[in-house]
Amino acid sequence: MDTAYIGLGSNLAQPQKQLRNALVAMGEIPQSQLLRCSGFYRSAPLGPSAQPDYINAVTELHTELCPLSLLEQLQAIEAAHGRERSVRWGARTLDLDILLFGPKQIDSLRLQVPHPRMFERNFVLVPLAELTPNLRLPSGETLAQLLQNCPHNRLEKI
Ligand code: A4P
Ligand code: MG
Repeated sequence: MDTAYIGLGSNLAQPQKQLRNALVAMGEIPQSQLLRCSGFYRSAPLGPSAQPDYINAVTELHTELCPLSLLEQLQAIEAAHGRERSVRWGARTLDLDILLFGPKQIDSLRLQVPHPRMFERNFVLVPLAELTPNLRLPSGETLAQLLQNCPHNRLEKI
């Protein structure tokens, strides 16, 4: 059993509803147990700025799946929610990123874990810290250290 942390983001088509639906779907991932979800946060868009604010959250999942199988499950949920991948970092109905997968460090074409951009994103680190404030990353860094070095983008708990 591994503990995985998943980042959720949406800024289209009723984002809070997108996240709630995603939570239901994540609860049905086989060989896995959805344990907890952080609060929901409203955040300024990172990337092309002519897009609506995002709603972001982080969940904790226990899973017996391998990382790539979990990624496939998450991508199936994104697809079921009408995700279109036209513009990188552009607006999206639902984005599910594997942030951490136990102590694993993965660097393949399809999957990089820890998620390579989580360190500069307070909309990931703040909800993650809500779930697991004393977390240490595979690199040995603490979440507290990452939070200290993270740019302060506009972020508001709902
Ligand atoms: N992939 C590699 N590693 C991972 C991982 N750890 N978790 C691959 C999930 N997927 C991973 O992702 C492209 C490919 O990344 C996948 O096919 C998978 O094999 P995608 O979700 O299809 O494309 P994307 O989301 O447009 O690109 P990317 O690079 O994942 O974007 P990000 O980094 O997720 O950024 N601003 C705010 N405020 N809040 C947000 O949530 N999100 C983004 C998206 C931009 N700005 C944002 C937010
Ligand atoms: Mg993504």
